[in-house]
Amino acid sequence: AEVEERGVQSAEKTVIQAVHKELFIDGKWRASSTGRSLPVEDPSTGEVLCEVADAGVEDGLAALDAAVAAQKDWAAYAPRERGEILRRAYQLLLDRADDLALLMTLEMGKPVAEAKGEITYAAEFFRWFAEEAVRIDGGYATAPNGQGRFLVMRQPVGPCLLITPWNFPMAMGTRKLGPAIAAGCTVVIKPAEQTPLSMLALTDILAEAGLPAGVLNVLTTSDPGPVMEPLIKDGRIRKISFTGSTAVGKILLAQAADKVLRTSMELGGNAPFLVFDDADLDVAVEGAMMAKTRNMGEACTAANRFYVQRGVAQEFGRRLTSRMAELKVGRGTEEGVKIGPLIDNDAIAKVVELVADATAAGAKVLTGGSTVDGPGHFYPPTVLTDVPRDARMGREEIFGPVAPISVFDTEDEVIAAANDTEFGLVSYVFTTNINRALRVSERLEAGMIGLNTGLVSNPAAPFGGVKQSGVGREGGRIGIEEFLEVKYVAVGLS
Ligand code: TXE
Repeated sequence: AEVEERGVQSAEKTVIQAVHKELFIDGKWRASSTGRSLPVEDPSTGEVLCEVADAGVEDGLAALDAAVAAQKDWAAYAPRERGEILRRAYQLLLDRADDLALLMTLEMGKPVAEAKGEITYAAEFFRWFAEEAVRIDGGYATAPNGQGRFLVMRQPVGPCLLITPWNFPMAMGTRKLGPAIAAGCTVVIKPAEQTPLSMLALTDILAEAGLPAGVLNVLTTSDPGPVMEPLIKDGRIRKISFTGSTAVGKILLAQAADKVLRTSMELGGNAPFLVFDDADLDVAVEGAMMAKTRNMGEACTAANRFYVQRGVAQEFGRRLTSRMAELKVGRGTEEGVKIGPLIDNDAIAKVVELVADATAAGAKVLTGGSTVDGPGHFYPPTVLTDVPRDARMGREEIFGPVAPISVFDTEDEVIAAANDTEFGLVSYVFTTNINRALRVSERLEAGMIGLNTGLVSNPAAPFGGVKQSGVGREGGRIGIEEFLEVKYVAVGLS
């Protein structure tokens, strides 16, 4: 057993050692101008895994210079060749999925099996956009009076700034890089400070796949605000694509306004999960497990509020509780673990506060509900019932494995409750009545509806939200449009 344990630890050391820990600018790995480094922690132990370069303002501007310098040549690359680079990167991701999954688990915490699922999902964005790279086209129109012609073309928007969160360290990167690269944009990308390693590993893969110098520039920094702002205000960036909190999204939108930049914002959610009494309860419980426990509930698509119709409320609560209670909590590298640690102490503190607020207002705990001892940031799977509609967890993103249930009677009542939020990313609906399914789907204010499914994300689908959940769509046919500018030539005919 001791030998085996040493083997496991050395596998962990090996994947961490293999990562370049510097900044990637103009096709070269470089030290940070600040001389500082950024520690990366294992959220299951709180221990420092390694340190990476901590970029300052000067590095940010060097990355921008490189992206700007590479833009013209990159836009002129044959679309097929851009696609082939993505296709090679897709294959490399799959070939190295085991090591990349372990690396992701170490920095982010999710169970290795889920991390591996994320690598496959992340790779699919490259495959999808490799195919889209050769389908960029335009149009030809005749003026209504018959006298002019219009040639419509699509061109890359130009150098882009991409900022990604820690919850899906690989997929949030490929979901932005895939379409940007396919469209012919150069990029500066900044991963979250908690999880830089996955992005650094992805950088190596893209370089190996043949991405030319300057197309991809990667900054890791502990100081995102001060390093990003000069880059945005410089004026040579043409677009910002951001995934993260609504609060930071608003800051970036304000900064983007200064130079009238194009933006895509994938922000927070507050997903309602509706179970009608005609639902197939097996399907509903399975969907709830997916939408609530995937990624420890640290997903913008996580079910945040469960509304269950009175006739099935008790049965649904009972079944969900028994499934949640049996999930193994622990380090993501351990066999059978389904719930890893949350990302950090702030995340735990927020969940604790929201649960305390709900129980003080009368919610009952069916399972879980108190923190787990130990050095890591663990919170157990929790089900609450009788949660008052005005509890804080009904308004704010929980971002943890906590399922609050409340009961409803009528369709109108539940739609009003579901829509009573500033957010509008995804809503889940469980019913076997097709008329109700369509009626409710049309009335819910959300960019995505999970109808009898707890998983909406797919590279082929246009992911995104309405209201304060964001602007723009990622994936699907629309995904590449976000990185293309439309131009037309008005042709005078004589
Ligand atoms: O997000 P931040 P945090 C939600 C979720 C979570 C909460 C806080 O509710 O509990 O946000 O998470 C970069 N200029 N989501 O604090 O701060 C930062 O470095 C430029 C939902 O992690 O928004 C990181 O790369 N960039 C979400 C990225 O923004 C800045 C996923 C996200 O961090 C910046 C994550 C600044 N001033 C959190 N400040 C989702 N939509 O899935 C920070 N950043």
